[in-house]
Amino acid sequence: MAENRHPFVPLHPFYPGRSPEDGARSFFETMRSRRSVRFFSDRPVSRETIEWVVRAAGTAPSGANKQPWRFVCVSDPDLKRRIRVAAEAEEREFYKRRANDEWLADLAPLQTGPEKEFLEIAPWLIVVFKLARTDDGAQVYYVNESVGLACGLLLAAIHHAGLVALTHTPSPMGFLSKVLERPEHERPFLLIPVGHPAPDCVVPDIQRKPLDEIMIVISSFRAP
Ligand code: IYR
Repeated sequence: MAENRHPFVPLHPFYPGRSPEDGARSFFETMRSRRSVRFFSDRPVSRETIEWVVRAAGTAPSGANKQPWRFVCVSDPDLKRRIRVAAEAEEREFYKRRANDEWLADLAPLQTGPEKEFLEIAPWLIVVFKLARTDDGAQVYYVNESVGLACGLLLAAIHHAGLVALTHTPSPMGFLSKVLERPEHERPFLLIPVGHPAPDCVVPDIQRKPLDEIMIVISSFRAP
């Protein structure tokens, strides 16, 4: 047998200390109160908190374990202002020209618009970049899937910390590379303001699809 250059180590399983049913339900109960928030407080959030949620994001699975992500965490007020100014310029184009009528109608219940005050008010902006190559120039795989998974874990970690966030997608996002002076192989993926909600924060009254609309169970499949 060839020498094993890729050793395996024992798995350390996670034991929730209760049944899978209880563990799964409790996680659902925690996650069901997560909402996208557009009204932030300027109350500070510690750098340590941001480090923990980014560590959690970094546990995501990724194609061939390339971990093709970078989380640029901005609390500098001047940089946040410059990001806001550039984002709003793109958003004005979006709402005036780029979005078609159906898209604008779909956004109406969310009451969004080109004003992005939250980009300055939220204490942190986490700008997620996907890597088109590794920092060493090597190939990466399933990058959108990998970075999407990392962002899902990031949002769950932010919620679990008692904080709120918004997955903001100014389009196009090229300005983020410029303002943040990121190298060419890093491509902007999501802009996530993070903080505490404003005391009078409201969210749209929207519902999640019930289980029978999102799940199909096949326990014993027989072809007709
Ligand atoms: N990026 C714009 C528009 C927008 C698009 C979708 I799809 C949304 O779910 C929400 C907003 C903005 O942030 O306003």
